Amino acid sequence: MICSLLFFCVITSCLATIPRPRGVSISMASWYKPGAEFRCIDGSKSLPFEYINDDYCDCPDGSDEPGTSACPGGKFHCTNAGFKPLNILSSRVGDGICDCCDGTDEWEGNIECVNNCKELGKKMREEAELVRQLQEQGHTLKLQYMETGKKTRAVKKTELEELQKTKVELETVKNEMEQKKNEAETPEKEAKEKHEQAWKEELEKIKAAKDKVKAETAFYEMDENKDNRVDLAEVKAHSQFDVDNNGEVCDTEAREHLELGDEDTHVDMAHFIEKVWPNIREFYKSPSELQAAAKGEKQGEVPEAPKANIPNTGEYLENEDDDEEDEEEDIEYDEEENKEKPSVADDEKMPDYDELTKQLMAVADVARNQFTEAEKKLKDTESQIRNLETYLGIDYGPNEEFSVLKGNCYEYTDREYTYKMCGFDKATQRSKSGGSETTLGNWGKWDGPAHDKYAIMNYENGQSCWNGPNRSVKVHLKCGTDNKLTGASEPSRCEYAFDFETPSRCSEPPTTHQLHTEL
Ligand code: MAN
Repeated sequence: MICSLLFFCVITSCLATIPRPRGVSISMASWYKPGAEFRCIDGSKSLPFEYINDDYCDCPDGSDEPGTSACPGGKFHCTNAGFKPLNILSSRVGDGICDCCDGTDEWEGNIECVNNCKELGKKMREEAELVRQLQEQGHTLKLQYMETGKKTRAVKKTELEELQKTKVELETVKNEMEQKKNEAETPEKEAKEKHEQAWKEELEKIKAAKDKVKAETAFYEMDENKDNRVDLAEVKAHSQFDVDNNGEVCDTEAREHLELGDEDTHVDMAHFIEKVWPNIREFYKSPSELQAAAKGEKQGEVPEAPKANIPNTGEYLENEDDDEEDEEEDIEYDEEENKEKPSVADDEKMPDYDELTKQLMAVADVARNQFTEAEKKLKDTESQIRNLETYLGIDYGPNEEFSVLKGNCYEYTDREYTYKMCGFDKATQRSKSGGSETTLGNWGKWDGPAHDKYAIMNYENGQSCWNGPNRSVKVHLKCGTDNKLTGASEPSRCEYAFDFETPSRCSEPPTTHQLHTEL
């Protein structure tokens, strides 16, 4: 017991009472024992105690002259009672400049130094107290963040589990609805197709009948002498059959159109309907249409009436290229025309579906809607699951303290750019002179050193830099009373560094008492 007390005495208070040569700190005092030989601290030689601070450098490491400037590279220790102890180069001892606040470095009296250690100590303690208070404020917020973060994780985890169950149920519902939809659509499709097919056949008949009337009318119109025949002379009277555009309908043109043998000179109604009409129906114009076209042409409104062309011959084509161009123009013209839907004659409009088909359609509509709704619910749930998984997949710190940054963005503007960091999302840069935002990086990982992983955030894989790497940002986090982006720089091209203050980085501060003891 006594022994251990003695030991305690030796290494603590007793050490402080050993008289120390000038310039020696308490921790080094045991090397300098009055009355005993002094051994240079590097062990190189032993000297009489009187050689210490005799202003002559004996030890190569300068340890024999802690209180004079005799040894280059020697260390002088100022106790600076009331402030912080300090080691200065012993070359500064007695140089006429007060380096130590207690003035001990100028013991030789070359200059009179005022001991201001107490004032400096007071100021230091006040400043440290202020920092401590801010740290305390930050830490209090951090505790709240931790609580909220932990609750949020727990709530989201439960939500995810529930949604995963709901998803399984919704998948079953969706599959059922899909099956019902398919079951309802099969008879609907059959009924509609049946109706549409019947109508298609009917429509063909209607169109054929109308076409026949048109053909008969054309026959009567062309048969000018009303002898119930259309002859070569009557065809020649119609300029629209002047295929080669030479100002007259020649014999060959008239014959080609009438599909006449060499000996024949006219066609009857049956021949006209069967052979002639299919060749001319696309361009044939009645006298009244021709008249209207001529009138319009005069007023410059309507283009020239189209000329006839004999299908599959090409005999009359002077220049095929021209014709191709015409065709192209025709196509363009048609496309324009198609924009306005041609009106369908009333008798060519498909009649309503019959009652049974309508019922089948209504049933299928209900099934389709139910399926769409089930599918939407499932997609919504899947999207919620993805969002939750993304949230829960992120490391918000050992106690969820950084979760407060998720979903929040912070900006910092320097002379050229406004920088933005959206927590666990991305970092961007926007020029103050305008233009679009440049992505500097997307949330990647915690990147601090092994002993302090949460000191640095890494946003990586931003927009690629011309002839350089993809942009990236390291965000250096430190304790603050508020979440704030306080600085941004580009230490190397397209590699950015942000400074960010956050309560989440505030560790528990020392008590005022602890702080004062430390200082
Ligand atoms: C932009 C900014 C700069 C970057 C250059 C690289 O001007 O993103 O920060 O250095 O591109 O070309």
